[in-house]
Amino acid sequence: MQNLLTPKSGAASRRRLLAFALAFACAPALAAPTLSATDAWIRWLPAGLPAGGYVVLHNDGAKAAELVGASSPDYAQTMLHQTLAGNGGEMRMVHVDKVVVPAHGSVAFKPGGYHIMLMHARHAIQPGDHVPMTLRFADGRELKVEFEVRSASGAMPGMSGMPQK
Ligand SMILES: [Cu+2]
Repeated sequence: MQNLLTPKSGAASRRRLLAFALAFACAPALAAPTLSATDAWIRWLPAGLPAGGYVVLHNDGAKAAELVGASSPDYAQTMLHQTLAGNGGEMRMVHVDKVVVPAHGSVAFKPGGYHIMLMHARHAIQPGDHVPMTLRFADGRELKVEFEVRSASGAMPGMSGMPQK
């Protein structure tokens, strides 16, 4: 009887150990979605002009994340852009390969700064529409975000009233 009980309890404690180890092994996977997005909107312009997509990206992870691209079924072409002020104060846009979201930090895409340039809409886009976008990161992660389309003029009061993050 003693001989039977000992291996049995040994097996049970091994099972507990295994469950313990599995819980630890799974923890990083459960903690993985550390990227999130808020305040996603598109500054709509008339006549099919390219529109700017703006969003605040948050990274709760311990490693910096690099946004390397974006795509949307509603636009044939998307690019990561940054608006810069030239020496004469004139504004110009440059293409950027990536936008770094610092560890435990965030980066705001906003008018006059980073934006997602949305070109060649596949169908008529109107203020009030919602445009799905997939944001791609250098490590292969993807973030699906819905952008709210706002008119250029309608965006102004909303912008000044936006909480600063
Ligand atoms: Cu641009």
